[in-house]
Amino acid sequence: MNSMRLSIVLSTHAAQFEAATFKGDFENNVANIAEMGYDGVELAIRDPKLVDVDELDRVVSRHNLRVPAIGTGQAWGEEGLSFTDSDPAVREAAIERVKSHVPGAAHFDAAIIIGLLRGIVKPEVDHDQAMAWLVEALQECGAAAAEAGVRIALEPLNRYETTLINDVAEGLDLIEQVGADNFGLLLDTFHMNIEEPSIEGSIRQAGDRIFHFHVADSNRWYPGAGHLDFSALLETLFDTGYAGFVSGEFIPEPDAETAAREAIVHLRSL
Ligand code: LER
Ligand code: MN
Repeated sequence: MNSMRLSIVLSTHAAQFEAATFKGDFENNVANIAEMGYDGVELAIRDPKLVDVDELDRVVSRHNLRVPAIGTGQAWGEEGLSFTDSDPAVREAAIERVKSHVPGAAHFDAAIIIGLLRGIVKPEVDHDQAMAWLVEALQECGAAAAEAGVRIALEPLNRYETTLINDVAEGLDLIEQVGADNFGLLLDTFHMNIEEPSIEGSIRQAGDRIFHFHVADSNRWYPGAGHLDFSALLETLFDTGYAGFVSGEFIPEPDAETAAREAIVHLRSL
């Protein structure tokens, strides 16, 4: 597993999400991440309008890093955009926002991540209605992404974050409903540890629909700081034929730098 490619989440702008390990000065962070031995940066971008893709590319390329995936959750966290809001204008804005990520994702050959942008179902919205909106939104975004050869990865999130798609079984069911080859899952070990009956069993079930992979330990600290067995679960992941990045998304404790270094030491030792 020592040849596995590792990336880490880096927000292009200041963000509230606590497990975006790095935020702030972009170029300094990229240089630092590359120097630690990472192979890529997963970019968290609230709005593609705020970034210049060519400039981002110049910075990451200068440090020989790849961009395996682009996170979109800040559009929910900071602007309240959601595929399942009761207001049709908000749903439409969420769809347009995801479509606006397609050129950048195509440029980097990155997957577009759908995390909290799917929304949490508000009390006035019926769950089945929310699921119908979610499927429609994913079909529309998926079609726009497919034209550019881009894949979309929805991340099952634990029950304390959303009521929509908490585990792999629900994710696979959603994949059936969406019915698009470029739509798959992002699995995150922190969420899996809370929701999956068996982490390894669920990784096997998701199989070739795993488009991206997040690692954090059971306490959402860096791998090695909790009680997850990364040796077993990453072996299972690569047994499925997964050839993508293993991306660190953990709380910057005791600080971002130490967490990122400890993660790489632990993961490279497996
Ligand atoms: C994002 O990748 C994630 O894992 C979520 O916990 C965001 O809220
Ligand atoms: Mn995640």
